[in-house]
Amino acid sequence: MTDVVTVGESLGLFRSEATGPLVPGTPVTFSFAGAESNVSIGLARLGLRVAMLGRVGDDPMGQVIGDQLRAEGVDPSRLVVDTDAPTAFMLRYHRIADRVVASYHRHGSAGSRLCRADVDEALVRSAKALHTTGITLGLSLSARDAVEHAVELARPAGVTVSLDINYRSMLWSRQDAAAALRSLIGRVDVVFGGEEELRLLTGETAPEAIAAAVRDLGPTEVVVKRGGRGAVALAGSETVAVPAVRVSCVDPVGAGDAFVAGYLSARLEGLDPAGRLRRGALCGAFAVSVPGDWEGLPHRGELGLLSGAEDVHR
Ligand code: KDG
Repeated sequence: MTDVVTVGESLGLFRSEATGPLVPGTPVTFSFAGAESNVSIGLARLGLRVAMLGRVGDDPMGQVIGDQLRAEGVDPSRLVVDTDAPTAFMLRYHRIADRVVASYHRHGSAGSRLCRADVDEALVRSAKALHTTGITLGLSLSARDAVEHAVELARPAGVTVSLDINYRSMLWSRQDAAAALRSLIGRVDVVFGGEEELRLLTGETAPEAIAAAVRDLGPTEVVVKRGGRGAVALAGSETVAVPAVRVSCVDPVGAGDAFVAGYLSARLEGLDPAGRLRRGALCGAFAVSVPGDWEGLPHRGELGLLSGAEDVHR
């Protein structure tokens, strides 16, 4: 039995270890990234059974992704290995301490060739939740069609559909993203996004008003991720807010995915909206404290680490 099925593209990551412009000799660490694989690992570390749908190339990068997902407890058996296209990758560096620059190499990638035939129908129908992001919608028309198909399977089967807006301007224009999101949003149960991302769907500006306006489009639950300012959720008739958990931020990328993993896991366990938000905020704090997208994500037994005031846990 699978708790959560994610649909998306996992890609190689070359992450600079230095702050400043890239130059020959800049030390770079190899790993992988991708919003849906980050969420998958986060959920698996919290004890959920997770499978990821997508495509990787028949190359070393694709092999590493499949192997590492499996090592993390995520079922990679539905990642189609595409022999005609490479696994995507991205280069990421701190151009200055407070600004991260990402350069994508994913055009024509295996992940962007995801299509509806890749969706394991029985798997989606039998899960408790389906999670995807606006990144997958923006990869290609066939990837978008695969997401639409998975959502069409999930809804009548009572599978919770979760969507993180994750707008990426290098993939598509705000207009195209808004149109695709608008056509899907009425079939989504839980939607996550930053304030600016959710403004793709509404003209509101205050987080509570944004959440209410987006909920009017169909989702039962809207979560506004506000980074260092915490998060706000509108669930049922309740609006709840939590502050961010204070830690030293060494790498902000992946925090939103960590938050989603924490929130969704708590939701699937029946915690109330405040408990969901608190776990999301905790997971986000773990993620930003460690370099890399997913490497710092907490295992369930570690969640209490940030609740004490002591620096040393012994
Ligand atoms: O949320 C983190 C992602 O941004 C990163 O892992 C890579 O999927 C990615 C993307 O498209 O930016």
